[in-house]
Amino acid sequence: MTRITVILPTYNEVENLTQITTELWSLSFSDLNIVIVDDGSPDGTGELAEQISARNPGKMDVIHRQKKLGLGSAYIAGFKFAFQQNAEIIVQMDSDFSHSPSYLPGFLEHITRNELVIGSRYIEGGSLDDRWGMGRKLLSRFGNSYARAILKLPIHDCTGGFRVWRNDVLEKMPLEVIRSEGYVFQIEMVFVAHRLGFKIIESPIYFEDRRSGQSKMTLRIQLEAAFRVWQILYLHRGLEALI
Ligand SMILES: Nc1nc2c(ncn2[C@@H]2O[C@H](COP(=O)(O)OP(=O)(O)OP(=O)(O)O)[C@@H](O)[C@H]2O)c(=O)[nH]1
Ligand SMILES: [Mg+2]
Repeated sequence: MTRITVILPTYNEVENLTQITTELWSLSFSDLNIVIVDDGSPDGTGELAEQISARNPGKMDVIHRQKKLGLGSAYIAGFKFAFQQNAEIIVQMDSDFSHSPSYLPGFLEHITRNELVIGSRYIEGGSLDDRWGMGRKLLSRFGNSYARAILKLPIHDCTGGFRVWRNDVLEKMPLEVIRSEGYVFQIEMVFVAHRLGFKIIESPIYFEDRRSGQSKMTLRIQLEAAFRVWQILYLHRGLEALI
């Protein structure tokens, strides 16, 4: 029996939370624990999470943070919590159904032979929802090629946040040197993992647009990410020396 912890960061996901937790628990894993990291969502996601947790004793924990502090530190808080729970496998995914829980059994098979599995939109078999406008599609694709080229990463989807880690590997990541707060956190994590020599595999996913709720993506966030890629390169320039 593999002990799995799924970390779901939430900000205003009240319309998605019940369904996503139900779908995760209906997968054929007997020991799947969920950790919600909610940043004081004004729509009441944090309160709903408490109710779901109370109805499912021992299966869900909720970390409440005062305000929207960003995806990066939300995941790091979730990871540290999962380490204490002695999880064997740690999953990170969005709570808005862009990352379908149905891929998890396949990812869990891959993780037996790898150290990090990335759900990928940009390898053969992967795809993006047509509801994403051409502009957003191009920007995402360009952002990935840009990061891949500058950071010399052999990964096609380095901004996506659907990932499965082996706990013992994630524990070796120097989380204290990870600086990114926003979406660029995903790029920074995969860059550090690659530099440390972890065995990474991409597995194709169909990325559905969020089922409900409002998008938080803006052009400003994407431009900031483009700049931050250079910072990541500089910040971790000496990393190979650590191994
Ligand atoms: N705890 C926390 N969660 C966040 C924060 N920002 C985003 N999230 C959550 O992180 C996941 C990914 O964020 P999204 O807003 O869906 O970002 P996206 O998928 O790039 O864009 P859209 O789906 O179009 O909004 C979702 O589950 C969000 O609720 C944050 O600052 N704190
Ligand atoms: Mg989303």
